[in-house]
Amino acid sequence: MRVLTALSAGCVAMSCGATTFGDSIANLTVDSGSSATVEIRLEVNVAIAGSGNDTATRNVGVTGLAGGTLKSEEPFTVIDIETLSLDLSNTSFGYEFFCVPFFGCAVSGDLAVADFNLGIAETLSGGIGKGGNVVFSEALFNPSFNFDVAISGVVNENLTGEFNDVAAQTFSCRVDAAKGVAFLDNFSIDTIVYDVDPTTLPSGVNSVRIIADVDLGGVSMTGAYVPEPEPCEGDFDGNNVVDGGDLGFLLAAFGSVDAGLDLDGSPGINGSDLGVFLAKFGPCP
Ligand SMILES: [Ca+2]
Ligand SMILES: [Ca+2]
Repeated sequence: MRVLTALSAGCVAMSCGATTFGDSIANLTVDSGSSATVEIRLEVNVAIAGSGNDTATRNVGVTGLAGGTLKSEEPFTVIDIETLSLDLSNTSFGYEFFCVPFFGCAVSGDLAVADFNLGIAETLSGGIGKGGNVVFSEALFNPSFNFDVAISGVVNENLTGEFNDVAAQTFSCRVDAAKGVAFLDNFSIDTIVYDVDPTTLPSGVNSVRIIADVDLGGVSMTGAYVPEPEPCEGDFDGNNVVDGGDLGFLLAAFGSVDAGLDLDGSPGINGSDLGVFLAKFGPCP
């Protein structure tokens, strides 16, 4: 157990994960004052009046976080977005359906949207193109929100529920990373279409469809990025120095095959690995 623990510590020191030396880890937050324009079209079909639809638009504040990796060295050519969470302020929309000239509208609706979150369901990896533009096609997004629909008029019904879906869509943004500061803007996501589960609809309501277009043109994110530390080969126990403790691991594995301890790139731990090890003896660079 002790060896395994020590080796995993060495692995951290040597950056055995997805990132390699030269990659930079970036952590960003949504800039204050960021806002999104949310346009939601509500389509309803009620038993008495038939189908009607209306569209309403609101401007809402946006907060959130993102984390990722810029690859490989400056100027970066690839960005991996590992985490992204955009939270939209709670808001409500008013609708009027089945309007007849001179007689007014037969049915009105109110849609309250809360906890509207735009997140990703997996790491997005994309090449940074001209002007910093990145397009993530087939990005797995996970939008979610709670809704409360009140329909009044010839029918008076209330419906609450939660939308939470993962679907592939095209997501794009612009990346500007220089001098340790990463900046993202020009976000664009696809339309979200949600059909409320018909089995949850109140009597008298045949269907409710919520179609949300979120314009993230007013959203930007800023954060710092730092390069991954240079790997310290031979420092198996991760104490930042290649020393006798590490030699103990190497000698214990001598003659065996241990990819975690190999230093010369050939299978097996032998005198060649020992030679590389001794050349690195001392403090990590
Ligand atoms: Ca060590
Ligand atoms: Ca070897």
